[in-house]
Amino acid sequence: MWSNCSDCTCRLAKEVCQLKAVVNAQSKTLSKLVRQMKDGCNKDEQPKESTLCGLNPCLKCLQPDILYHLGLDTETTDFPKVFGDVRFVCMGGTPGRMENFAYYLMQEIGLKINAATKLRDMAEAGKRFALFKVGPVLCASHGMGCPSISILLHELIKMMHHAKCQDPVFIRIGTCGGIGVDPGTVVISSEAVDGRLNPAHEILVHGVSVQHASQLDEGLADDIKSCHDPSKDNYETIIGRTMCTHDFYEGQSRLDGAFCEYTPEMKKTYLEELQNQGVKNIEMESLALAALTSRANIRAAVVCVAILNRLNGDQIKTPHEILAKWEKRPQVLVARYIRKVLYFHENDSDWEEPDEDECEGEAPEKGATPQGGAGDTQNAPPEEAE
Ligand code: R2B
Ligand code: URA
Repeated sequence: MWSNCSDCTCRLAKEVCQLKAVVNAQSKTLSKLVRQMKDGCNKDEQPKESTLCGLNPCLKCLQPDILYHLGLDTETTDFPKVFGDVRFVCMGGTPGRMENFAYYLMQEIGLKINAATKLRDMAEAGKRFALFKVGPVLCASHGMGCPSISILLHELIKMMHHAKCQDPVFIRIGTCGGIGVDPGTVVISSEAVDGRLNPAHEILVHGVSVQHASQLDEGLADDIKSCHDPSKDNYETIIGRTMCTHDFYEGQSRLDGAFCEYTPEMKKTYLEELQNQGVKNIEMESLALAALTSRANIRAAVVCVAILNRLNGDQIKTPHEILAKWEKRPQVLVARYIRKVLYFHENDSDWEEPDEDECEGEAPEKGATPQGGAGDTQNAPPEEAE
């Protein structure tokens, strides 16, 4: 009986050993598969290249590449890690306006707001532009005029390239002078033209004039316009041609500059000709924005609020409180657009509202990451209702 039992124990022990070996082998295979799956997913998450094209072939030789005016470089900042998720680059004239916009966006796209945190200006070291990051959105100030925004765009486009960003959309939000439109109207540019109505941004390279086409993305303009909500917005949002000038006074045919060598009649004739040619507004950055983004295969839009109707005058007499409200209109529209792109899935034909808890990880440690929380009363976000 004992010998039988010992035979049985031996057999069982042998079977247990065999089973253990099988389980071990299977668990190794399983680990290998999981590792391969993870590697595969990581490959998808981190594309090899950005979707931008036509860029300077010498960029790969710049190790590091120094984005001087942004105070950033590819050696001390891991661009794919920090900026690889950027899908929207929003630009506006002043640092304050863009900081406010960044806080407003945090609310609108559902990033958890931590009262103790503040957004960090990532371009502070450059001392030229301000740059804030709110999840997949960058908010940058561009200063005034094409030379200023060109410098910013060269560096932001290189940033997108180094970070391997996929299809980033660039949007300028700002102010403009309207042509035959009511003050307070939001104008989305169909294209940017110069003072001769030429749709090109002219620059001198080696003393020779080079013209770059200044097309803007029609579909993007339509998508942004579709975010206008007549039940909430007591103003018009229109699409039209934008004239871009290199000067606020003579370049825009004002009679109130320090110099003026034309008559009021000449001004009237010029502005009326612009109106006849479908120009709805005048501002100072759209040519460079349109030309540089289209060279890089980036979709771009310009969304500006008209702060006066130039057919009625030159000086801006509207009180500051009203101007401040009007300036928020492009911000509200663009925030709605971004929210829609982020949370609306065509296949579901339904909204997927942001889940606050899911987004919790996006809120930064104070001063540690570029994605911050609000709570600073000086940075009160714009109100939707006016
Ligand atoms: C609109 O407003 C500014 C001039 O006041 C300029 O940057 C622009 O495009
Ligand atoms: N910005 C401009 O460039 N022109 C205007 O008239 C108003 C704002």
